[in-house]
Amino acid sequence: MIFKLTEEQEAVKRMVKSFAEKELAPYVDEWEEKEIFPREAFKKIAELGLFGMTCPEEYGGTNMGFLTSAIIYEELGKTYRAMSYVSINNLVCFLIYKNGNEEQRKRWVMPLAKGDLFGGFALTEPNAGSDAAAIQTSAEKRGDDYVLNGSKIFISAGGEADVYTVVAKTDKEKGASGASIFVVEKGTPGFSFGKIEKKMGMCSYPTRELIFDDCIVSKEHLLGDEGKGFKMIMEALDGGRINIGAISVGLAQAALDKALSYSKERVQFGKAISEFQGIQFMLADMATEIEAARLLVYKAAYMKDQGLKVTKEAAMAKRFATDVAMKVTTDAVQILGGYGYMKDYTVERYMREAKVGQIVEGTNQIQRVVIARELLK
Ligand code: COS
Repeated sequence: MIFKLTEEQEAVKRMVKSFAEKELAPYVDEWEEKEIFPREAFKKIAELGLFGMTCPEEYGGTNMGFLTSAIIYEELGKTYRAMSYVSINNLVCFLIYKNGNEEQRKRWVMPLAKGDLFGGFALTEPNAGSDAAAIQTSAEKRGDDYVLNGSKIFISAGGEADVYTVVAKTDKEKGASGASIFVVEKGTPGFSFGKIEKKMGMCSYPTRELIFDDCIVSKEHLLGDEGKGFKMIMEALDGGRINIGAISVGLAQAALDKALSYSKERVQFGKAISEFQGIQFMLADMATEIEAARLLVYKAAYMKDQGLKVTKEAAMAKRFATDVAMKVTTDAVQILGGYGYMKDYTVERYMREAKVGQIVEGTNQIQRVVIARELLK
């Protein structure tokens, strides 16, 4: 067991760090405040090869695998949690690559991996969040076409993304085994966008409703076989959950770094507050928990790269890393005290951004369900 990144991974990490410092960090506050979707920044990220990290080169990807991706997400997460859109695009790419036929791969994976198209992932509905199999959006077969009806909510980059993997029921009588996945392009008649949500953080990308009203797509838009969509989604989410864990590790690390430097500068009662044991113990716990989260994330990513089933490990990594990010960012605000609560010091943004990690890609309660089910098998 070697706890050391390869030279290649170290080089990629340095490259992403430098990119994030130059191309992202100076603009984050403006993107957040003005709710600007940083399409150009994402395009540059795609040019660096980070939009199709788990797809082969022949389909425009860079095939770096999940461990190197995790290292990259960690660096992006240190700068701006909303860079998690990169993970969504990767998830869509992976989903289509893994389950699509040759024509579908060429048509969608290639441009998605290159950043010529942006992807969106549409599963959640008003009455189907944690209970994903309860989706009601329907896809009725008519000749060689499918007619989609229903709506999806909370879709990241809704309206900005060009193609969406949409989960719909081809058999409404069935639960999970009635779900199928369709690739639906923006501009398809009957497909429109609804309300843009006002969020607690990550305001630079829209979280939006998708509406399907007799939206007709040909059978060439169905991924794999009818009724197999749920398993495809769950498998893709195993990877997505590792990415969310990695982003959360980066976010927590950024908060710890801020708390560390502030504690050395802030003088109270005649000495730096870092000299007080109360602060030292907080810093020590923050660092220890981040390290534990990082190891869980790296282990799950490593296993996924070996082709092993990681349902339990990905759920553990996501659950633990996002809870750690919530705790660490909250503690960072506490260490900065009154300043921590002010917008100028960034840690309040980290705290708001951490919260979403405990909710998305399966709430942390659902991760515990997944872990327990795997344990009890
Ligand atoms: N990989 C491959 N297959 C999987 C899988 C995985 N990780 N998880 C489940 N499956 C399969 C099961 O094996 C089962 O197949 P069979 O019917 O052949 O046995 C099928 O999928 C249905 O699984 P299950 O019976 O466990 O489904 P449930 O309805 O009980 O739901 C949970 C399972 C709760 C885990 C699922 O609904 C879930 O993950 N919910 C959260 C949704 C989510 O993450 N939403 C976020 C959207 S993106 S922000």
